Amino acid sequence: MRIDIITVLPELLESPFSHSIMKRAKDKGLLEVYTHNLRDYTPYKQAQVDDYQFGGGAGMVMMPEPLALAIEHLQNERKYDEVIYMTPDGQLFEQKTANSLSMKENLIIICGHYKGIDDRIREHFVTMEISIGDYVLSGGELAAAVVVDTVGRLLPGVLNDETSALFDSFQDGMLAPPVYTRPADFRGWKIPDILLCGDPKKIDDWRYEQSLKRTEQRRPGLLDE
Ligand code: 6GU
Repeated sequence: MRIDIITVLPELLESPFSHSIMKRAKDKGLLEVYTHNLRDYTPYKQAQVDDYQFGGGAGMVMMPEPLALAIEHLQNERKYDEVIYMTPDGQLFEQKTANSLSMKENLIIICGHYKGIDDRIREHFVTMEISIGDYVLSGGELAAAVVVDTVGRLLPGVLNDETSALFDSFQDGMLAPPVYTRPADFRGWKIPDILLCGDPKKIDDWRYEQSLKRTEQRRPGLLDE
């Protein structure tokens, strides 16, 4: 999968994909992430990319021309499955969104800043709008990093048996069960006996029960879906 991110702050997106599982995905050639500085595409003086909003009101808006030129530059090189705009008024990003994005080949992600982007870009270029939750970030970059990380780890070959996504919280509509590691007795706090019983079926059943219990207690809404 190839992901091209258009941003005014490419520096913000350097570290998130350079470690751990994202680094492995890139090293294995399963994920390519490129950032593009929007200022490189503006035809305006002083690398201007934002301006006052028509009709008045506080806050700048990202101008359509630099965005259109950046998107078209990429689209001239290859076909993209989606042009995604990161915005707090987009559709809520969920595991099922990530599952379906992980099946695409090429994605463009646009990070907004200030009051957002000129609406004509949303109308004529953007095919999908994503929010990562009901709160406002100062820009779309951190949200884009969340999407790339969530999608990237789902690509076939990125995770191994050890890190498998199959038993993640949300993957089956339930929260994950509690987990424990050595020592079995830490400061007198013991792990549940059943995990030492050696019977995989019993342990699976226990984990399922625990998942159900956690989900009922913490996120009952998930069970209705
Ligand atoms: Cl995608 N962008 C911004 N700026 N804030 C957000 C968001 C995105 N998702 C939640 N809050």
